[in-house]
Amino acid sequence: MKILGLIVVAVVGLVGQCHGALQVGFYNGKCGTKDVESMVQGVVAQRFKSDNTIVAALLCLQFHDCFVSGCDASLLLDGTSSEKNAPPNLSVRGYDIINQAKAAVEAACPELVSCADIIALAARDAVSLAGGRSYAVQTGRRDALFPATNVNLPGPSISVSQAISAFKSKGLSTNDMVLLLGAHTVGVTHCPLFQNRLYNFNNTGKPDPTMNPTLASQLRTVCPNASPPQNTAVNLDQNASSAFIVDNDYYKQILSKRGILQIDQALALDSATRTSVMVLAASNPLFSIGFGNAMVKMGALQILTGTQGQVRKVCNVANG
Ligand code: HEM
Ligand SMILES: *[C@@H]1O[C@H](CO)[C@@H](O)[C@H](O)[C@H]1NC(C)=O
Ligand SMILES: *[C@@H]1O[C@H](CO)[C@@H](O)[C@H](O)[C@H]1NC(C)=O
Ligand SMILES: CC(=O)N[C@H]1CO[C@H](CO)[C@@H](O)[C@@H]1O
Repeated sequence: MKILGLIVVAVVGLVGQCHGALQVGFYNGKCGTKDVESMVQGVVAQRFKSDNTIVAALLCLQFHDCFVSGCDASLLLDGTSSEKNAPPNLSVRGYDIINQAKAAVEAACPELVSCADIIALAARDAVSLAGGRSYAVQTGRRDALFPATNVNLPGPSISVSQAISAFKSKGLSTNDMVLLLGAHTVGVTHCPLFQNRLYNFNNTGKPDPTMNPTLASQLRTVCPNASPPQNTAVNLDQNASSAFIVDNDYYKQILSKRGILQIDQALALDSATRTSVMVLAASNPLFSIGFGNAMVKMGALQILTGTQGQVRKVCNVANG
């Protein structure tokens, strides 16, 4: 047992060093005179002009990639049991933007820039295009060789304490979680994921009392009580003028009982998170800075660095 303990300590030590290998500007000077970060930014900016929903797509993609088996682009791999094919990914889009950015950097400098780094860079660029604050992204991740098999993402009705444990198990604090859920300031969900709140909450035969009754009644017309439910999309941020903006409006909405997912609303009510929600609702700069820091922290989860994994040639297939 003692030897096993020592091995565990040694392995944990190594993992710690790997994390240390991530650095801001890892690719600086490695692609001749070309700047790989601005190549990625160019692709994201071009797409954003015609489709501002890519902000939500890219944020969601980074969360799903990092949370399942670490930020290793395993999400992007084709494969039957992959994250890509698992039910929670119904909402994950944006693969084509990553592929396009990859093609651009690959043309300039083959097998240099990992798909995992492109995800992190593209999400940052999207945040900044959508009115959020830019942040320095650490790079130097490498890509997984295999798709993840154990896809286990939190569902919309998870409790705050369960969510706190899930984030804690990844090394993320309650405060990180409150900040990261601020990503729900953009994007959409679909009727089946919150319809229980509109008609028969928790088997009470009544709507969720923590939802603003006017909002609940509006949403009942958008999501009729049909079986199977309609799959209509509904904005996560119910302020129409900020639904595509990365700002602290999400926190204001949930304090006004206008959260859509059960977890969003619960965040504003649970004593473990309510104070942070109020602080963030009161200050967009605090949110913007904190969100960037939390994204950097999430972007370092269980990464591969150095000689681990590989740098894929294309993001949906591992190199042969
Ligand atoms: C407890 C944690 C979380 C839960 C339970 C959760 C759950 C969900 C659910 C159920 C949806 C709607 C999916 C659909 O209707 O198709 C969603 C959407 C979304 N989530 Fe989360 N999420 C969590 C954390 C995060 C984090 C940490 C991020 C990013 C940093 C994130 C970013 C997004 C975005 C941007 C969307 C909108 C996607 C789109 O419009 O395509 N979520 N989330
Ligand atoms: C749902 O109902 C159960 C049993 O009445 C109760 O213990 C629980 O707190 C309720 N959950 C929510 C989210 O209201
Ligand atoms: C809605 O969003 C706009 C634009 O960001 C903001 O000025 C306004 O205060 C928001 N309204 C509410 C009720 O939060
Ligand atoms: C279950 C499900 O719909 N999975 C989807 C995940 O993403 C891929 C690529 O966009 C879709 O083809 C799958 O249908």
